[in-house]
Amino acid sequence: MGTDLRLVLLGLAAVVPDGPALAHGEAHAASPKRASAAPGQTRFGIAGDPARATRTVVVEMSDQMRFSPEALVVKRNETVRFVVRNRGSVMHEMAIGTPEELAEHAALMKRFPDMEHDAPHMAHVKPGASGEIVWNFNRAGTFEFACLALGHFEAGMIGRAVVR
Ligand SMILES: [Cu+2]
Repeated sequence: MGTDLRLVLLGLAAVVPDGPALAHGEAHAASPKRASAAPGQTRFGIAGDPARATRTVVVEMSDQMRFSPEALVVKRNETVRFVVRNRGSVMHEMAIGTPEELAEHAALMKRFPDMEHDAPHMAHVKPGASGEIVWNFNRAGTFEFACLALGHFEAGMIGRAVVR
């Protein structure tokens, strides 16, 4: 193997962990093969330990395709326990992510409506029920939480979480 090829391979290894394809893997399946620092680390944080949650945020979801609150500010490294209540009469969900990943995920849901998806950064909530997400926002940035039920993202069921 020539030096040039090795450099190319090293370059790929450096680029792939942040690539969009892998980001999607994070959303749909645990990826034990990933070589990042902590297993489960995403660009928008990591699953939190409920015992270390310092803040509880109640998020309500409605058939008006809105979250309440629609925006929140989080301190970096804060672990937030979200209590996610579905006030509507249809299934809703809350999924945290980067704006790019959520948009990509919503597009995929349109193509594959029966796609199974579940992860620690999501809560699927039946009408009248509540779910929970415990999330450690250990990366600074502007993130979103969205409902990925078919058509809801397009209807604007998106909130914003700023971590600083
Ligand atoms: Cu919804």
